[in-house]
Amino acid sequence: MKRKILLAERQEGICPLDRQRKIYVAGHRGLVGSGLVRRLEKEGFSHILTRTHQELDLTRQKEVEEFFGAERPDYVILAAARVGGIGANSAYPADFIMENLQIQCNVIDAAFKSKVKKLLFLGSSCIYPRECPQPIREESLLCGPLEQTNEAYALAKIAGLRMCSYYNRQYGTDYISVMPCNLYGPGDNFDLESSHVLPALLRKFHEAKVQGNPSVTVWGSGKPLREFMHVDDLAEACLFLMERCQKEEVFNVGTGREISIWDLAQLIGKVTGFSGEICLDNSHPDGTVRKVVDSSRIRALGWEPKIDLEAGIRNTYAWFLECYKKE
Ligand code: GFB
Repeated sequence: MKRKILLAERQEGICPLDRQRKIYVAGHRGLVGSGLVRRLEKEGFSHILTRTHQELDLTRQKEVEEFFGAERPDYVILAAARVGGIGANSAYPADFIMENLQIQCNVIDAAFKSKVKKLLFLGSSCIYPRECPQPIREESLLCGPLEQTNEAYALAKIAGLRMCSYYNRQYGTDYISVMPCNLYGPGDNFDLESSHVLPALLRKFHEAKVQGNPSVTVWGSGKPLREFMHVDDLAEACLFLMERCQKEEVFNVGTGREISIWDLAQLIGKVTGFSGEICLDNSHPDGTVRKVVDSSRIRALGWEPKIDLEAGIRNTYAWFLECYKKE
């Protein structure tokens, strides 16, 4: 009976992951990693491997090889990375390139050496050239110069996705890479210096409301367009892709909907209940003007995002308030 179901699924292009096997989520405490663990638990995975940074430093090759040798995971999702918003990316390029290259090289190679069956590598839409045609297709990779504010991070992520492709080519492995648009959700980083715009604004607007401040400052011109997706949609997409038998190795994942930073600020003002003034601070960079990914490759396989931006922001704000209260 079980064999028949598997055969039928294969014919529909579905290659199910065995829920009893070991799946290692690298970076399970981050925004993406924690979303993935929630999704895997919901899907009935009974053997999810995780390690905190204190337990396993992924920048250390020996430690990573020992971990893989001892645990022998069947599947790996590489969501561990040094990440940050435009401020952190501009201020710490050396750390962004070094740590990300180390983590990727160590995890991907250790996975290969311990015969991991399937690996998913997480990148970012900032890997594409700054001036490439929009919506951005996967084919636009490496066809022009990168956005300066996050070049170091983008170079590391490009190396990671190419590394997965090269291992597939040379060794016949099954490694895929996912390039998501700007993400947000529970588990995000709300530190004003290092965070991305959406959590930063949620915090700024909330604090302005409770402290009775008359205005909130938004960095840059407010004009850049961004595509935001809730992390639960991304987690669903990652598992969806790991269970599809297909020949492609790189997939953009986004909602296809764009919003300007100014309109995002208005929306966050509405969600948080802040009614004061919104000021722009042009001393901060805008970064790339527009960055919307073409997700038709994954959509053609039957996946689509479900969480509307306002609903997703409300859900994230509720999570933020819970954590804020505890602190
Ligand atoms: O989210 P964010 O830092 O990342 O900034 P990027 C997006 C836009 O929001 C920029 C503006 O135009 C910022 O100037 N912004 C306005 C703010 N107010 C704020 C604020 O208080 N904090 C922040 N952080 N931004 C990152 C890359 O680019 O996106 C990473 O640096 C990565 O490498 C990530 O790819 C997804 O979209 O500009």
